[in-house]
Amino acid sequence: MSTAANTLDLSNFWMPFTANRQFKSQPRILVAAEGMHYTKDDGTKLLDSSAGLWCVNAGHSRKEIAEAVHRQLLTLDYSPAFQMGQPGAFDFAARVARLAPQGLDRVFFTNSGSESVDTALKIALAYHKARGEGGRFRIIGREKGYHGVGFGGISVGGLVANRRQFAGQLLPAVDHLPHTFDLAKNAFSRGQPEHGAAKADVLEDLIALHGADSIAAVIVEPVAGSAGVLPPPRGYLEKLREITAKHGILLIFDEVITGFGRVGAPFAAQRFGITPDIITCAKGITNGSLPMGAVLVDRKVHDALMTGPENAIELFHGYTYSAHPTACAAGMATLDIYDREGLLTRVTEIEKHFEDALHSLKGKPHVIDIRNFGLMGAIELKPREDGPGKRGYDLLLDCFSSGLLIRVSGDIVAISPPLIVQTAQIDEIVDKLGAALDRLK
Ligand code: PXG
Repeated sequence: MSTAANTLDLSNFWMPFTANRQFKSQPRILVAAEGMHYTKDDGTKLLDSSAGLWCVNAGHSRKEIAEAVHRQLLTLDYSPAFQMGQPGAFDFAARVARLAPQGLDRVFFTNSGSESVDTALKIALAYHKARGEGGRFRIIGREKGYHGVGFGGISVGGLVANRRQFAGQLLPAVDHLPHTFDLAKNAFSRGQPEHGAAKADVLEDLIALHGADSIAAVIVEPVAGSAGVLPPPRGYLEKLREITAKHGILLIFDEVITGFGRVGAPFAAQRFGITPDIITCAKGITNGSLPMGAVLVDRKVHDALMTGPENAIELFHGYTYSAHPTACAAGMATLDIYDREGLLTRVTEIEKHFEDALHSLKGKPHVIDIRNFGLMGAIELKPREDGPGKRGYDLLLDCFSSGLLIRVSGDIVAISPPLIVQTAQIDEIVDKLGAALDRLK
């Protein structure tokens, strides 16, 4: 069969976060998807172990979402988001607010996780300014954090490769907590690792260094995703909450990955029983079908900005496509599916199976760590002598040709299947991975 890769002109599309020349010399083209599977251009199927990029929580090509978007496009394709409203925006905000932790019921819509992060950071600054504490401008992120690719997000983020090329123009008033990754103490932990809560105490040191009155917010992923699934050590998030509250600093949970059921509750905040002041989300909000993100804001933060003359814009921020009618329609249909199929809590039923299956790969060649929380898992490989990332890439290629889509970042494999995954499919993912690891050089 002639494949799309043989007929496509690959030259114009500059691919994101991709080694373009390497890819274009050996392209991997996906042409269709349904449920738990992608179809490649040669007609063969791939089991999706990464929910696309952690976003297709209800599985692929869900008819109800497509139909809702189709209907919306024929009814109201676009309407201005500034100074005008459309019913879907208000309905969807109310629906998302109902899922949010108590109090976080004011919803600002964006089009991506990166935009959600930049929006949250701006809201934090504007909040303090509105309360007469404009001197609180500093933002604390964390090493190994990923908060998207806006200048705000890479500044508070802590993945060096994402910062290096732009290092001359990162936001100036930012500091970072240490990451919590500790292979020596925590390797092969199941769920939250035992060691590392004390890393949160460094926040007190940063407060002593900079002064609480200069710090606006702390932003962390409750479970770090892109860095290779780093669940928070036991007691760590509790400490962050306690310290931020004590010093009047806002706590932002970046739930772009963990939101919408990935860790067994609508949001990780609920799973951990810790309520931040702001939550950023995206991805699962539309099941990955259309770009959308949201920022869930505590009412007290929102209300602090609802002062001043009534004809004044309270927040000078927004996007042409904020609350886009099609995205709201897709989101509404997505949440209907999540509700009907119990997907926002289903992970609690399958996470033990997932954990046992992943950890059965302990002892396979090159595996130096396995980590998991909810339906997020990572298998870390020892980098090969000829360079970091090469072993991970070879594994990706082997899995791709043997029917499994995996997400690899360097030498870390992240596993985060759609939340509809059957236990037999979890076993299939692990079997295929195990066989590929056995073949790996
Ligand atoms: N915050 C977090 C916590 C994320 O994981 C973003 C913000 C940015 O979202 P957008 O929609 O702007 O990409 C993300 C995105 C991976 C991977 O495999 C992770 C993300 C995106 C693509 C790949 O690690 N996370």
